[in-house]
Amino acid sequence: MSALPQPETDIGFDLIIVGAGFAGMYMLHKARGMGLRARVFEAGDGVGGTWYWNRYPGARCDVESMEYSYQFSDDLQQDWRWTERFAPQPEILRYANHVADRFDLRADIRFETRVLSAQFEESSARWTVRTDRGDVVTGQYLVMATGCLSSTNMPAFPGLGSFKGQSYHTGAWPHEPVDFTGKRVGVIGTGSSAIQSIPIIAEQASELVVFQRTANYSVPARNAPLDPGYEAEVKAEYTAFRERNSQMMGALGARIQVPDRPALSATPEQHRQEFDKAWERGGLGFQRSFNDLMIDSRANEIAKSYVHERIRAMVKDPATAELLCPTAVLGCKRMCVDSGYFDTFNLPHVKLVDIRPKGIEAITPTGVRAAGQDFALDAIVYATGFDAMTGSLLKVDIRGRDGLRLADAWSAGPRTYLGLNVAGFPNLFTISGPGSPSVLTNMIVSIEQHVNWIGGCIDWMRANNVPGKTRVFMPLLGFPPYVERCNQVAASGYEGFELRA
Ligand code: N01
Repeated sequence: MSALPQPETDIGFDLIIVGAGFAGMYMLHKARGMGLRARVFEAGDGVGGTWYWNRYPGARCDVESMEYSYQFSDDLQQDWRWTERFAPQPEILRYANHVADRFDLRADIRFETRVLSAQFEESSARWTVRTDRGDVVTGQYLVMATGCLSSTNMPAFPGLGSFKGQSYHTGAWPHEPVDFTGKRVGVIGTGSSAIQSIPIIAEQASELVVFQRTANYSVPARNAPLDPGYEAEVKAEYTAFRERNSQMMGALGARIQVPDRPALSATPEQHRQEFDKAWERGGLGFQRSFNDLMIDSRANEIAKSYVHERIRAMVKDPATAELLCPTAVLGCKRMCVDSGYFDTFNLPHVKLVDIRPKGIEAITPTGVRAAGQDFALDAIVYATGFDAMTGSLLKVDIRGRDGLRLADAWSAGPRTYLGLNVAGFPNLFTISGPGSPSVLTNMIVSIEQHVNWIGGCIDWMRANNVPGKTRVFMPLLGFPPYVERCNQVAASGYEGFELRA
């Protein structure tokens, strides 16, 4: 690896962008296209953001690959070829790297550099940004492209750190392959990351113990190699395909044809028919089986019962099946998409432990104490999620007007304008910030919409501001006194005016 560049003290940037995931990369490309000078800082040693850090076994996108990609370049979307219906993490990371190479983005990205602080200077109307490598740079605009799910959540379990075996977090997985062959592994958490990784870990581990606090909804992915006929069909009309998706609630899945009718007016046979169809099709379209599942709790209960029935049919041990049946509103939290999750609990070496109501009691030198029992383990996988949406923003000491700290401005929860801007923090933009659709959508679509909006806003600012012009109030207030004074000057024979005949 080449040596890291010397710390920078450039005070002439138009934009400082924090993060080189899909948001930061496109923001940089957009800025360049507008003739702006931009600097990107990225903590990792490569591009990709979420897809750079989340390398746990089985990680893949829950949005179909023909939909989960940039649309700003038609050449790019025509040239790139996905191999599976749902792209696995290594392929998405390859795509991110391809984009970085194709648009020569790395030249303006400082890797392995974490932004520590950003301060708005009122006198210059610029942001001063400091990093952990000694960079001190300024820019007119600060764009936080730090991602919604990039700051890992590690609960403060008693005894955390005492464990003598190997510890991993799904959101900060090692770059080298991890081999669990013959090991006793514990997984804490049953969210999306756990649901994807558990079947793969179970293939290697000699014993797998899953510690569950809350059961989650998951539908089968039915992942498969991407059908070349379907790929060609989409590519033949990619713009229209994207446009149809942009009309959808989650900016995805327009191709899935569902009857536009309520579950409450359908018969039990019709419920079964539609749910079966969605279950066999696989993917997130399940919750669109009827148009009232997300707006009427009675309809939601019908879908919930169907999922419970499916789980009971898949999981042989009735007690385990009951524990795996979620009780929350279906779709309240983004549903998971899995490949063999429930079947995994039929394997003789896989055990589900209900940790309610006491939670994880302790991490011990030899494993995990939970449900009043000590579990001896060789490795613990913390699939405990993220400090979502605000975590990465608040890790940076951001100070706006009059030194106002973002952490203080948000002490009662994040308040933004459209998830893009925060009062008291001029020229600060947050991509997919709290208050925007963000994690409940196809993230790449939301990212592109935000970057295009920010580009448009900066364009407008430039068209309405002469660069370098001293900011003073120029028009005079009050028409009548102004006319009176003009008339006086005229009556005096234009005294004081410099006139040449
Ligand atoms: O994290 P999560 P994730 N003691 O927060 C448990 C998206 N994503 O990394 O539910 C014990 O969902 C917690 O339990 P509970 C995905 O859409 C997408 O899995 O709080 N357990 C839960 O079971 C999601 O929105 C993809 O009771 C504790 C788990 O840890 C987001 O990322 C892939 C605990 C955390 O689940 C995050 O998913 C992966 C504690 N103290 C992720 N604290 C795809 O594209 C937490 N837990 C497919």
